[in-house]
Amino acid sequence: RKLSDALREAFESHSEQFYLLIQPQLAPHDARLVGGELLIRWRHPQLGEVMPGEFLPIVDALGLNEALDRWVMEQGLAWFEAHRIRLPEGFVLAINITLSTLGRDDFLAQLGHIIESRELDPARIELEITEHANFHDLGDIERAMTRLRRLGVRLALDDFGTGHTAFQLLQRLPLNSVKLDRELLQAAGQHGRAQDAYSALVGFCQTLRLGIVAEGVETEEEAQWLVSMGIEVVQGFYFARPMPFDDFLERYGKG
Ligand code: G
Ligand code: G
Ligand code: MN
Ligand code: NA
Repeated sequence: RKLSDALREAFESHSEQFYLLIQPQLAPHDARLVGGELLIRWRHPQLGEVMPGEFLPIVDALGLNEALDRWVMEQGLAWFEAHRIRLPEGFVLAINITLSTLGRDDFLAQLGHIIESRELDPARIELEITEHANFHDLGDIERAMTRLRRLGVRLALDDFGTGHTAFQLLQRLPLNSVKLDRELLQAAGQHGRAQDAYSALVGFCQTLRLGIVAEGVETEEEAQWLVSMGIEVVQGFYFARPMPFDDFLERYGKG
């Protein structure tokens, strides 16, 4: 109740309570920066720091997903435009988008407008869609994704392995890449069977020529194992935690 009132108020008149962090995505063999994922945070003057796991379900219940997604996209792409010259060639900015936002006309229009007015290269923008229990009507999702791909942006399937994703999704949806969930990697460190499953999944994605991002890399051992399988992009606390934009540019930016 209290949280949901505070959240509504923040959306209506205190958007300064929201801010973005960015977590580096790196090539595991040389730790070269290849991208960054935007991650939203909410700091309320009385309630303090509220984590996304706690407030995103309320955003959803309040029907504010699209507003949040559009805010993140606007802020993130404004930052991208302002600082792209300091970022490496080919840097991809990853933005989490809720499934329900994906097919909205307003969202598509806004994204198209931002890309054009800010003269951004759409191939440097990746939208992450969480593998979701609500992947019922694959036809609708496929059509929404196809419209987005026509803008030239990249699409990634996030948290892969957490839902009951049929392999059908990977074959059918117009995806550029798949983010293998961190729980799968964690499990792979614990049982041989989970390890076999992980490497089979990697092989499957490679055969389909899907890019792979291994999420939740926490140890050197994991990083080396991923390199040995030919994984080209990793994200995880072993390499870097989500951080403010200023720290990110200081650590990875040119000039
Ligand atoms: O940063 P953290 O690991 O606490 O984020 C938890 C989850 O919240 C992420 O896995 C992601 O799915 C979701 N999330 C984080 N930032 C955003 C955002 O900007 N937009 C949306 N829609 N989801 C986000
Ligand atoms: O969108 P997605 O669910 O993938 O969000 C990524 C979340 O995972 C972020 O909230 C980030 O804080 C978290 N995260 C990123 N790297 C690691 C990691 O190495 N270990 C753990 N436990 N969490 C991570
Ligand atoms: Mn994500
Ligand atoms: Na994820």
